[in-house]
Amino acid sequence: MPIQSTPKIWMNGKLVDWDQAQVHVLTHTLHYGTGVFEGIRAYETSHGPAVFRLTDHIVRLHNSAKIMGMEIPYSVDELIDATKATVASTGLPSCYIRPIAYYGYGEMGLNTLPCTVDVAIACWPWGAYLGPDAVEKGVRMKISSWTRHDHNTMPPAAKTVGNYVNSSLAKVEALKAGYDEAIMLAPNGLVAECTGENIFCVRNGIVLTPPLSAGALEGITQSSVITIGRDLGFDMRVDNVARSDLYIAEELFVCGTAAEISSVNSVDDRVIPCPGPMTKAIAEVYGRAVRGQEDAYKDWCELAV
Ligand code: PPE
Repeated sequence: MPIQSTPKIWMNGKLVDWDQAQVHVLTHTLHYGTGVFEGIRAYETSHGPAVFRLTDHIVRLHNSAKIMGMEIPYSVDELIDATKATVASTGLPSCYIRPIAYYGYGEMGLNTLPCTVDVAIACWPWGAYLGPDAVEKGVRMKISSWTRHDHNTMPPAAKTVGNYVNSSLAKVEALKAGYDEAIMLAPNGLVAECTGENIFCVRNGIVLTPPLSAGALEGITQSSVITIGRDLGFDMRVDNVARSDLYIAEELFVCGTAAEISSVNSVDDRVIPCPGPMTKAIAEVYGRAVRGQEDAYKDWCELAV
């Protein structure tokens, strides 16, 4: 799906025209994958566009940079204001938002210490990543032949540009084999996450999702789902999940900012009951929460204007 342009992109402190938001071909991160990024959504609410858990996303961007030893030259508060200004400049009621901090033009070679850090924030309209009816219909998943990287090779807890080489290999493999998405196992064989989503698995009525230590990104949607699930009275646990747990799960779903919540209808052609009642209940509340329609979660919606 081609990107739909919007009027402005924030670059290093200024809103510039969409077509002017360009980088040099010798930009460091283009060659070495050394940047960090975020994926955020703004939703239409009765008070105008609200950015869902904006502060948490910007804090994670700073944490990703910290893991990488990168110094972002803008504070969390400055980037929160910049994100709101970018969303407001589009005039869109809802959109996807992509902040990125990257080593810019000026230095080549693997030493990032002398490199300048540039920051950009773009937003554009982006529909549900795994399809609009992903909760009802569910998606077909495949366990990837590609292993999620280990904490001591490429830290999966940091949302680093280069980490997504691994995700893209797995995603394309799954699509070419006729599946919708891939599930990544950690080097120890336990379930980590999907190429761009966290995974939840219901076994014996308990809702499990793999922890950071199993190679999962600490998802902000994952955290929202845990809170919503607990408030609905479900037993939500962050714990290890094995491949066999997936095949015999009572329900399976994946979640992320771009994908929102999507049921899984099969893993490696083993059918999973879909859509499951817990998945549906959580997805329903999540859909209202992001739009500011759930009083208990109003603080998650940070108004852009
Ligand atoms: N794991 C991975 C690997 C991941 O990329 C994401 C988000 C998540 C888990 C869920 O995290 P959160 O969005 O905080 O709930 N993936 C982003 C990028 C997707 C893309 O294709 O690009 C996203 O959903 O915005």
